[in-house]
Amino acid sequence: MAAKKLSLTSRIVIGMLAGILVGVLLQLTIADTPFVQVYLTEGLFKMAGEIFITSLMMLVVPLVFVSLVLGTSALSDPKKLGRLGGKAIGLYLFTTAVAITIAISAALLIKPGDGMSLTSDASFDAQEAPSFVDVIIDMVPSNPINAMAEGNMLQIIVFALLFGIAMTLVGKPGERLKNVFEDFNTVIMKLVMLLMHVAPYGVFALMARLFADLGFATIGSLLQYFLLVFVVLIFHGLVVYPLLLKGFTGLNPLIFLRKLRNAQLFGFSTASSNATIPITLETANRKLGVHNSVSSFTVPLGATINMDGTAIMQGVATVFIAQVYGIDLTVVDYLVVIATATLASVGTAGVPGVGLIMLAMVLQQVGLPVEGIALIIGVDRLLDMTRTAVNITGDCMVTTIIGKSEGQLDEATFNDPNADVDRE
Ligand code: DAS
Repeated sequence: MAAKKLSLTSRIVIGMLAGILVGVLLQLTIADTPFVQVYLTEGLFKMAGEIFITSLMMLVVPLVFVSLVLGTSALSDPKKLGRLGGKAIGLYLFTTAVAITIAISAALLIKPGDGMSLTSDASFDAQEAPSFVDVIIDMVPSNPINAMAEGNMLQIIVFALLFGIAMTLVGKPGERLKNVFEDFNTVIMKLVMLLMHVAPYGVFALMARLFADLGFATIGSLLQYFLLVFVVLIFHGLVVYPLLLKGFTGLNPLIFLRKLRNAQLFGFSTASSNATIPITLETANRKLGVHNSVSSFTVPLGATINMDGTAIMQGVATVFIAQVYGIDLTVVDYLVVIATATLASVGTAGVPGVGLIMLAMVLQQVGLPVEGIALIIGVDRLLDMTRTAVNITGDCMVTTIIGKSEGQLDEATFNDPNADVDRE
């Protein structure tokens, strides 16, 4: 009898664990030799890992544009779009504010920065936080092709929405074009499937390179900070989200989390919500049973404006840095942190390391030394991977809540353990 084929999730987990093992073994032995540096970490592993992520990113713009045009054109009345947008933005901002409030409260309780003391003299001119008005104005593309070339997700979303609405208003030409977009979408989704078959190898290379380079000593000195962020991320992903999903929809959170494994593994491996959009979209449609008219909008939007995991890191890091520099923040300061982190996440794409860049804006807003970021950069990559998986979980949770509230969620698919994106 043919051996039962391993599921994609199993193959990805095996690739991940093998990569971690190889990376740690190299780190403990010959990682610093020129041979390993030149031919492995900066050679084979770098090449395979970056080609894997780039291949995912390659699909994002065409997939988001095509699926969102299709999704919008499937909406019976444009008024529904306004309702969808209001629910999505409202829920995304709400969950982010909840996340950072939990993080700040936990950090004030545990005090990870006590026991370390630094003074701040260097001036560090962080990026100026874009005003909320600028973020809104910048959402409208002056040149849609340029927006696609730059991967400006908010501008691509706005153009796709407008294009899809116009398609529904022109009768026959719109119907003909819709058929073309449907065929386009089918081909792109096939590309996503093909890419998922090589995922275990890409994940192996990413993990092997990361752990071959990772200095474990750094984690030791920041263990309290690292563990606190990690624990709050896990709490948010495995307790807060299930409670919100159960509360808003009555759906089984365990089924939800089980179906999200591939998307979470991709998010963890790539540390990029954007690169994972093809998998997240496929998961929302095929595993969770959310109709494309909802998921094609809420998933790309979430990958850009919804970063609960990032907000958690920023909440803990702000308290940690304030404690290390002996600066007391007031309640108003913490409210400013919550508002800034929540709004700062609106305008930034889901790519590796974006959380640290946004943290500089948050620290500057409350007058904390931005050079404090140097304390945590060493352990940020592992935390970035974990918080990206949380970000993606939040995107899917809000997508499911909205799908259910709009009557666009097929509960038979949601509850079907075999509704699986692994299908060839
Ligand atoms: N890597 C980001 C993402 O893709 C998260 C972060 O940088 O905090 O969601």
